[in-house]
Amino acid sequence: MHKFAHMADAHLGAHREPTMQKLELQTFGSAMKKCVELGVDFVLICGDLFHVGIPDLGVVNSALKSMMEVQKQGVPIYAIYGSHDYTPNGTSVIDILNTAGVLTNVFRPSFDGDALRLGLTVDEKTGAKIVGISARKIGLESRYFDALDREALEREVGFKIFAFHSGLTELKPDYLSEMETIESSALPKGFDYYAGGHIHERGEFRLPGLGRIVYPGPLFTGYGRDLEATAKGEKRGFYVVEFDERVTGTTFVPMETFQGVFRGYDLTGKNAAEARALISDDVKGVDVSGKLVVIKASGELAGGKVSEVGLAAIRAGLAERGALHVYLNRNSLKSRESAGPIFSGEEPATIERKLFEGEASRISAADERLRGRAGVATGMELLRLWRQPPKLGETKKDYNARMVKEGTKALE
Ligand SMILES: [Mn+2]
Repeated sequence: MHKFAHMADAHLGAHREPTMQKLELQTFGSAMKKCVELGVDFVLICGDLFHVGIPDLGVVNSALKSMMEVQKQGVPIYAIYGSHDYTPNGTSVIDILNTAGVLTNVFRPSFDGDALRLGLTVDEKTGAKIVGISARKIGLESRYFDALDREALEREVGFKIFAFHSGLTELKPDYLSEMETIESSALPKGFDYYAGGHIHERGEFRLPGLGRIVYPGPLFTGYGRDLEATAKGEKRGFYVVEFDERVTGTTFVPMETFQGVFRGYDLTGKNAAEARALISDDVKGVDVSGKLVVIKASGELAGGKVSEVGLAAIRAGLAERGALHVYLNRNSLKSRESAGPIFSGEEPATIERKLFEGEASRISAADERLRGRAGVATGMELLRLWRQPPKLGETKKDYNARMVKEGTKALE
């Protein structure tokens, strides 16, 4: 009997607030230790290990130490890039860790004409065959899948794992309707285990012709919307998969990091002062000490501006009372008085996409890449590129030049 750990979406470096960042790194360290304690034969990380392709070196150093502990025990770590830790024109931290031998990048593509061939990585100790396909920028990995030579992979015998970082259309939850996904028919058939990443919600699935499809969800807590689910009590962690010739069992290993509190308020019909009083009163009696607190305010205020509700002051009050971290979600709070956001939605990416879609129809550029659907994709990609922070030691001048260069390349 063998076993391996399957994790994804650790998003190391996503949290900038020192307490959360420390916990995020500690959780990764604990997960690595746990893998050793549980005696796994190898660890498979299915993308978004880091939140950005070129993360802060302190974050890398901490993660590296944790991974070295696993490596010292003779337990190999295999990984693919996620949509976050992939760098379009440069070298990603995953490449560096691969070069250093701390992990093995199992995305081994080669092209035979138009066909994409994926190289197998055979785990020495267990004989498991691992094939990985990395994520790219928004939706681009679907081009990989379109070109993928599935038959060659399907012919392989033995215990086979397919690692990927994409949502599957058939399994897409409603709230991710904006997300680009791939059809399950794009996956090669007959693998024993489909190790997923990218979907920030844990799930085990079966689809015709395919073995177990598993998404472990974020290892720590993710960011944005994920914090809400974590505050409501959703467990975060990773999977341990037992196998001999086939999978014999899967166990979810929760990482007990902290407790959460969620408070949601529909403020429709209230004015700003009433809304402030309602929330302030309500949070008074809540034990927030050492907890992640998520406050979600939604609806349409009958009077006053959103800023007059004073959510920032309420957050400061909770922090003073010892809350570990307070996350405010007022994305769907509007006010009748002010014009309010023209585009509202749950997910920042949804709001951004709607904004681009709204503008795309007004663009009359000759180049079709700037109009319609293609224009939206181009806009989203530029936004993603230009959101990158400067690299360590990069001067403002170099940063600006790089942004222009990468932006020009994205525009082809
Ligand atoms: Mn992710």
